[in-house]
Amino acid sequence: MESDSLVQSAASVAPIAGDELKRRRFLQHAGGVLAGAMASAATGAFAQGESASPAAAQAQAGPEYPPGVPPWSKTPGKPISKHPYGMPSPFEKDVALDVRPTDKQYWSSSARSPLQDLDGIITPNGLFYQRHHGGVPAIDPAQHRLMIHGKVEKPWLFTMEDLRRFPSVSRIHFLECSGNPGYGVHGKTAAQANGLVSCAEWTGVPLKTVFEEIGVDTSAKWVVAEGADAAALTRSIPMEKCLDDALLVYSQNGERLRPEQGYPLRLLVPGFEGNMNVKWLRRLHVVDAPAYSREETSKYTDLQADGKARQFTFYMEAKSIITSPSGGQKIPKGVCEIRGIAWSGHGKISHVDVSVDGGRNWRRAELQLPVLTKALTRFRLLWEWDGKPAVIVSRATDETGYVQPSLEELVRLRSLNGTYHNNAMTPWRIAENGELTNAYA
Ligand SMILES: Nc1nc2c(c(=O)[nH]1)N[C@H]1C(S)=C(S)[C@@H](COP(=O)(O)O)O[C@H]1N2
Ligand SMILES: [Mo]
Repeated sequence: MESDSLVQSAASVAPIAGDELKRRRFLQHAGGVLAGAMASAATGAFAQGESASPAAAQAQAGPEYPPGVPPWSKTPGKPISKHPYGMPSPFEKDVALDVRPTDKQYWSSSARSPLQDLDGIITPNGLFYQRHHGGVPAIDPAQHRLMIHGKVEKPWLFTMEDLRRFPSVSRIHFLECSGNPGYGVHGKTAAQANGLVSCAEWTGVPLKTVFEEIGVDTSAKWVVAEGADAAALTRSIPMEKCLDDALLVYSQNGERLRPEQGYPLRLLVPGFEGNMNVKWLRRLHVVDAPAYSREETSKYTDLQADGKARQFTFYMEAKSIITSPSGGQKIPKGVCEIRGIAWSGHGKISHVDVSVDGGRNWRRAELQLPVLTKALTRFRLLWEWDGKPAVIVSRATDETGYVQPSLEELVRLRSLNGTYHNNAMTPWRIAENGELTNAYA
């Protein structure tokens, strides 16, 4: 492939040198904070940093810092709430879904996960991205039924209780909207740039288990899934996928699905585009041909340069994004741990490379273990920012050998006619004052 500034070859990928980063450098910019903590222990090993002199420490010490006794230690805390469902600290109130003004109506709406504020690989349920074609229905699980009909020994109506009696599994998988982020969208923050992706531990019953139990004609080629929302979202799923890793899901991160995620039942087709993961699932029609529904003709096809469209583009290709530091944030000079997430609908992430010079040179990031298939994978790379303008960007490679493209490469390949499956890299520009912005903005 041709190379431009963002897509140079990986020849220069180098591991980070361990002693390149001396221990006490981490503390250079923590001087102000440490000073307080060190008020009466300023001669300890940590106080070797330039700014943590005993005098500076004394000047900045507050009575609430250790070893002083803060006000919140002097009286008992609040009792357990009358509505005992845990909430985050009120100090975290700004960590919230990103909702655009135009996304607040009910018929077609979306909200982005605040990737820049999250750690690890699991998205908390309240911060899981949302995409609804007809609002969020309020479904009483006692009244909800799943119908399985068509090429089956006999048609079935399952209650939620019936489905929970099947042997269950729990698996960690990402979910991503194929419109994440679309084209010509260069979000200011990580959420705005790529926040229609999240990851959870899903619990439910493998579709294969249910199909085997009720006697489905597995030579049938498609299963048409229908949601119980006002949009009656309908997608055709290949039988092969149904017999592979598709799940009928009723729980997410240990608790029942949220209404926004399809309560009480959703289909999960790991690695396939978001819209095929039908929420509020009420019907599975086992058939020989796809339904050619609205969501696989008018929507979710990819118009190419020659006027033809790609259809049934199920797989979410490998992607990654640096979430910290990222757009809207500001960093001090010195040591900086670059953190981000990578994922692939084809399986495991094999490696992530990070460039701090706009794609000319690449270093291999460390992956958080275990690396799971079709799940978010956390990567980290230590770097020392010298205070000069820089462009940082990450590039994921999955176990098939597929390499995440730059936007220029992707557009060269597929044109700008399409809306979906933009898995290009997201470069962040760091200005001299440490502020980060989307390099395309
Ligand atoms: N019934 C139904 N299923 C649906 C949708 C919908 O609007 N109705 N939205 C789809 C789309 S486009 C996506 S990206 C995912 C979003 O899932 P989430 O809201 O749980 O993140 O659900 C899919 N399943
Ligand atoms: Mo979507």
